[in-house]
Amino acid sequence: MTTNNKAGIRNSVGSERYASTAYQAWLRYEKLPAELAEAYVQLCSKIYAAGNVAEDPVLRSAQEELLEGLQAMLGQQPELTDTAGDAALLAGTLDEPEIAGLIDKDEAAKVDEEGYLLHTVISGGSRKLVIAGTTSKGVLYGVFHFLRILQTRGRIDNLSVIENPANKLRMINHWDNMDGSIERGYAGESIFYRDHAFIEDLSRIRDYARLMAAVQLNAVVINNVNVHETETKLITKEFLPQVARVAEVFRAYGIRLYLSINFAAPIQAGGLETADPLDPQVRRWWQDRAKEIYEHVPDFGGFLVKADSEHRPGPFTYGRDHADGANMLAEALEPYGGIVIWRCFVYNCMQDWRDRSTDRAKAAYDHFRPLDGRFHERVILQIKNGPMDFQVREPVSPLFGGLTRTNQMLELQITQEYTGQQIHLCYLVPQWKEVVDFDTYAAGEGSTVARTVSGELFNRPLGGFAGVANIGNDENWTGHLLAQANFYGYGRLAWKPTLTSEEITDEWVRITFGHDPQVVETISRMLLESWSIYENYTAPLGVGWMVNPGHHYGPNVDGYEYSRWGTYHFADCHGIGVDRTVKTGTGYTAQYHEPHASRYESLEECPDELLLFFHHVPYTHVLHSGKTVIQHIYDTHFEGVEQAAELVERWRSLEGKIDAERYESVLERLLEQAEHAKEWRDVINTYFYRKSGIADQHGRKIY
Ligand code: GCV
Repeated sequence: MTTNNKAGIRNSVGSERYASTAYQAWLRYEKLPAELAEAYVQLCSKIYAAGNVAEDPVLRSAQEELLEGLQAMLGQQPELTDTAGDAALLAGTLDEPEIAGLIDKDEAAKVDEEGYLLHTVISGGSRKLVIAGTTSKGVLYGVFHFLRILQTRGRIDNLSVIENPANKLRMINHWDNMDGSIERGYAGESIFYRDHAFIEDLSRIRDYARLMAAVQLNAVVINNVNVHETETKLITKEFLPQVARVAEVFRAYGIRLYLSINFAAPIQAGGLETADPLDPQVRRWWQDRAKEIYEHVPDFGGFLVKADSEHRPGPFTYGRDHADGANMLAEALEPYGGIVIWRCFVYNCMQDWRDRSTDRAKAAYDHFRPLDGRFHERVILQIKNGPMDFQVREPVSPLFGGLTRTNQMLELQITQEYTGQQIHLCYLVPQWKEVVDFDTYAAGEGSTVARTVSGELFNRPLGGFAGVANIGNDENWTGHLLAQANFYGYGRLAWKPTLTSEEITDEWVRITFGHDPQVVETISRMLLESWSIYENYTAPLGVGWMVNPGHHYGPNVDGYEYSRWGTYHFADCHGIGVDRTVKTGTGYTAQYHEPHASRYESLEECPDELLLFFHHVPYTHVLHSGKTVIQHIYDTHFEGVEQAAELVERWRSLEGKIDAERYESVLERLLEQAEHAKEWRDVINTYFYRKSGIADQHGRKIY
């Protein structure tokens, strides 16, 4: 066993080029008040780092993070000791004798591969604190958890924490292109690429890896699922040395690197005439690629695949199905421990708007349910939270209840494509909570999405969460500073889906803005209410869309009404909504288990917020709320605009309590949101007034 007492401690949190508070995000280790620091110091001033810190990059990160965080918060540099007996804080894996000697065997046995424990114990008459994991990764996560306790000013004198991740895969998907652009990115350019090449200086990627690891994320896909020409070659010799450099940065933080691949790569990068998954030459081509990839990146995670979706190539071209395609890739990666993540975002994007029988919402289930049980053990199907496409309100995808013999993963969109593009405040954790807590009833009551994707419900070996990143090279990572909370919250939920929105929010606000009760209360409420505010002034009652085609920002009620994308609201002078019932509509409701199928089918029982997703109704239809649909549209749109204006005032009440830079940057966005909300209100209200001819009961201004 060797310890490394000379680990370099960086002077500032994050790379030196970026020192701003906004950049530090949730690794802003604010100095603690003296009396608190004193209380902590006793257990934190002398540290023993067990294990081969010098040789193990993850342990090294853990040690560096611990020292750096403590130094910043306590205002003094902790001492590293070589003698375990002298230390008050011991960190290392559970198999190290100095750690094992302090921890009860039964307790240690409860810690899974990536889990950890934080225990305060009495040894030799003195109190000691142990941060231990089964693996180095567990130690790193334990360190970050411990630092979080200090950041949120919790007690450490009697700790008895054991945490294991609910999900094996806690992944971020980047939709970054090698020209430096980000598909649906609202926070600047890519931190990985510029001008069709990797960015040379990896320091920002390292800071990003730290932010990811701090919320216990363990996997990253570094290129867009729409794989263009240059990116197709990421899996070839041309780029693999660069990929390996980036993988090394992530590896030190316990994060495995994955790549999105182009299904037609054998043709486009390999010069073959076909990409048929059953063709022996094609199979060999992928096997050769896998071998080469693992020569460069020994712990390469695997492939993410968008195939036969939105004009991307796939197995359909060759009369093969998704299982044929995915299994071929899985077999190529299997010898090296890699996996294939196959997206279920497959639908007809060339629909005729006149055709009412085709329903995009049904597509994922129709494509993939018949294949249940046919996928290789090392394939995971990645399913978007809703059946359409990350709208402000959708029901949960019925595919989660439709598969029992397939590994599954939940795909959430952290980047705010349809939810205000990081100009509007829209905190998505409450929406995601509804998804993970949704009971599919696939195996009776309690068959939640969370239990499905963790693999627990159907005893599947693989599964987890994937979130589409909302970060870019803006100084504050996310454009809107408060959008950092979405990334943070995503990571926390992926680790522990049972956390409540309130818990996550409170934590993030304290870490980011400090502990002034007014600040905590104001920002927490702003975040927690923001999704509903955004919903109020945008597309009503679950119908979705109503955005400008292409960039998807701003109101355009008929923007997608006569298009090929399968996204219609069917508003006429009588009513609005999509009839997805079995009785008179597309039959989509039948994709759910009971009691949902009947509940959604029934006009009387369907929840208000999803009414127009499931039913076409007259404007005079009365909701459970007692209002007519048309009056609901008017009221929510007027109210939403008032609420958006109130967000500005609520933020202004914090002036002087938040540093000027962060205060101003958020204020600017909130003002823009308040203005833009009016545009939404007036376009939507005017449209429906003109369609229906029904006046607002309160006689407010409609154009
Ligand atoms: C990466 C939506 C987005 C596309 C995205 C696609 C997908 O359609 O608008 O930008 O493509 O989803 O998830 O594949």
